[in-house]
Amino acid sequence: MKKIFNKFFLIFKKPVNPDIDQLIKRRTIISFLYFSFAIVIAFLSWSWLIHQPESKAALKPLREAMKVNEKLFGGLFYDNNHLAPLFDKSKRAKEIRVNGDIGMGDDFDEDSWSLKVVRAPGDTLFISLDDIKKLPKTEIVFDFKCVEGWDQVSHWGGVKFSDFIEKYNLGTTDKLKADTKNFSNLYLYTGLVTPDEEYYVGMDMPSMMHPQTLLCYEMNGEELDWEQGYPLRLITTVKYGVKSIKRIGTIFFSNDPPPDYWYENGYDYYLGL
Ligand SMILES: Nc1nc2c(c(=O)[nH]1)N[C@H]1C(S)=C(S)[C@@H](COP(=O)(O)O)O[C@H]1N2
Ligand SMILES: [Mo]
Repeated sequence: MKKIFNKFFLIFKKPVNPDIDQLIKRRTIISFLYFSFAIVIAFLSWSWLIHQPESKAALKPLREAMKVNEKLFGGLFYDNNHLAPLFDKSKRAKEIRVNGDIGMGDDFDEDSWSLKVVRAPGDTLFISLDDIKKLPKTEIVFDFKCVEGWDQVSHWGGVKFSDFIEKYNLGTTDKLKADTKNFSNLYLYTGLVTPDEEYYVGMDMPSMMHPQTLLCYEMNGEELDWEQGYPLRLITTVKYGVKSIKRIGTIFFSNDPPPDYWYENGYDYYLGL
C-alpha cells in the first residue's frame, strides 16, 4: 500500500534529469487529476443544489439570486411617465395569438358575472360590465410581449385602472380620495383573480396606476373573445404578458405582495418591461 502511495506522489515530484517523454507523461497525468477533481467538485455542487428545498419549479438558491435581482430592479427605476411606444391600428397583427387558458374553463357563467372588488374586509362592491363601460374609454395599440419569447402588436380598449380607482375611490388605505398621481394613500399592491381562482396575479400599485394599464373589454374595436378574456381582462404595457390576466373575477388591495401564479412557478414577481 505504502509503495503505491509513494509511487503516486512521485508523479508530483519533478524528475531530476527528465527526458521529454517523461515530462509529457507527468504533465498528462497531473492534468488528468486536476480535471477529475473539477468534475467531482462540479458534481458535489450540483447534487447540493438539487437537494435544496424546492418551491415548485425554482430551486431555492436560484430563487434567492432572483430575489436579489428583484430588489435591484423591481420597480426601483419605475417611472410612470415612461410610456411604451404606440402604433397605428394598421400595424396590428392580423392573426391574434391566444396563449394560456388557466382559469378560463367552460364552467364560467357570463350571465351571473360582475366584477367583485374587495375594498376592505366586509366592504365588497360588485360592478357590472355596463357600469365599467360608462367610464372614459382608452384605446392602445402596442407591442404585447410574452416571456416565452414572442411579441405582437395588438389593439385593446377599456378603462384606465387609475380612472377606475378614482371613480369608485378604491385602493386607499383610509377614507381619503384615492391619490393616483402620487400613490401616497394607496395600498402597495393590487391582486387580481379569475372567477374560479385558478389564475391570479399580483401587481405593484405604480404599475397599476400607469396610464397604459387598462381594465380591458375590447380587442380590435370589438367585444373581447371568450379566449381573450371575456368579459374583462388586464392589459398593461409595463409588464410581460403573464401579468395581463384574462377573465378577471375579483380585485383586491394589499400591502403585502398578493399571490401570483407564475411567481409560485418560479418566475420573477415583477416581470417589468
Ligand atoms: N386567466 C389567464 N390569464 C392569462 C393567462 C392564463 O393562462 N390564464 N396567460 C397569460 C400569458 S402567459 C399571456 S402571454 C397572455 C396571453 O394573452 P392572449 O391569449 O390574449 O394572447 O395572457 C396572460 N393571461
Ligand atoms: Mo406569456
